[in-house]
Amino acid sequence: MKKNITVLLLCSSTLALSSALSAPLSWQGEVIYQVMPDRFFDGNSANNAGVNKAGARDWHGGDLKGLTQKLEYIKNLGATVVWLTPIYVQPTSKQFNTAGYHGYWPWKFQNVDPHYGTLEEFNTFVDKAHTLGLKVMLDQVVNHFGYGAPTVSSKPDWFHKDGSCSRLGNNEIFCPLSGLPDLAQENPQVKAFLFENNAFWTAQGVDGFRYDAVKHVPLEFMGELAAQNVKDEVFTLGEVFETSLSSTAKIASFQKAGLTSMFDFPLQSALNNAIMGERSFDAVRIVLEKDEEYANPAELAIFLDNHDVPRFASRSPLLGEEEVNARAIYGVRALLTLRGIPTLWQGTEIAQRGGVDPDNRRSMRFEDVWTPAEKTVFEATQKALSVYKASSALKGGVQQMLPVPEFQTDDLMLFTRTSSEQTVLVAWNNAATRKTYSLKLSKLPKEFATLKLEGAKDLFGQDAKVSVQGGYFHVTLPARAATAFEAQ
Ligand SMILES: [Ca+2]
Ligand SMILES: [Ca+2]
Repeated sequence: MKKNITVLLLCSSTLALSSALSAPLSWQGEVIYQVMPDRFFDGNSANNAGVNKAGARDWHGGDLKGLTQKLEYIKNLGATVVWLTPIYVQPTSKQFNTAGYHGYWPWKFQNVDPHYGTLEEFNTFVDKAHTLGLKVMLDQVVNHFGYGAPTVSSKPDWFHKDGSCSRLGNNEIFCPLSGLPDLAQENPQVKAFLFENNAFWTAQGVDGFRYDAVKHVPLEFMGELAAQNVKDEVFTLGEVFETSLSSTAKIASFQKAGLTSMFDFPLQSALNNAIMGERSFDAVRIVLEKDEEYANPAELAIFLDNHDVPRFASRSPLLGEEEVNARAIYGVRALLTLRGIPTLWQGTEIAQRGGVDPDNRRSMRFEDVWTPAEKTVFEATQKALSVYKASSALKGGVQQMLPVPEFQTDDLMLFTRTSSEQTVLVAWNNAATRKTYSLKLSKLPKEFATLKLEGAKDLFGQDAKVSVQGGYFHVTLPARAATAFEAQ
């Protein structure tokens, strides 16, 4: 009897240990920097077959060797994770007048396209990133093969058929996306193939996977794959490219199924409209108020732009150059005050311009060609990131929205971020002028009145102030700015 109890105790402690080991990794406090290797830096002209830098739909020559050379740049900016768009072998000829420079048309899933370099160069890149204290997140395609992939004819059973796919159920999942050969994850061979690919890249030492187009893949399959990644201590981040305010439930379903993080597209869209457009903060507020739909809103990846949307700085083409640069800085600061994991697309730190795909994928511009304005935006971004990294509240604090009188909701956003060590009051002003907002203390939560904010300065160094007087809380903010005040 006694022996049995000992065995039971041993079992339960083993269980406790294994569940502790298999808890998903948290990336709160990390800063992700997204690169498209072909459009980042050319470190080896010997692999530039077919390169045409003047063609927006052609290979530009960037590669893993070049990315490795620029890791210090990424570290110096203040990012902590490098996300690479896919590096798989791509179609050998153009499709729809477009080369596979972007990496999303895989022909072979365990080989590096020669334009990017070699597997050995990928290993060198990962090693150097780790030596510099940077994590690596690799893009994974699990929905499709690239156009014209030889596998489509050699293994026809692996793919959903154009004519009959809608009989399987949800067209979004079972029918080809833009005509791309659509993998049948429900086929055990396909499933094994995708798990093997995943294990292959896990073995190369990557720290995280970014999963492409997951809304086109069965939820159950994504859940199983994510569970394997959790076991392997690899972070998972999924893409459901939907920006409407009503898409949060769908995005949230993948986090519930086991992906640790998802991109917050509705927030991205709302931020673009409010900060670069002339819209109010209403949509931003609505998105944030839906946080309870997510299993873990603090792990969502938040961003201003990426390779699939127009660049943040080109969102409102009628704005003047100076105004765009000022708002680009405002946008970065606003992003860094929000819950979630900030994610910057290459060039966003210099307010790089670019409209819809492929214009949003212009090659990266580095220090040697920067204009004074690009240097200014870079330095402001770098400083904002150092403020972020020094603040436990901004990196991982609980976010609590504060009520704002109805006549001020268009232009004033107010919330707190609270960690075990620090509370920060965040205030954004979307008005075109400097403004003082006064709020009745009696209308704010009781805890707010206990915060010592008198005389606090903006962590980002802007000319802003807060005071408490005669039962009112006053906050004075520069035109179109995001500020953060640390409570004493
Ligand atoms: Ca090259
Ligand atoms: Ca599919």
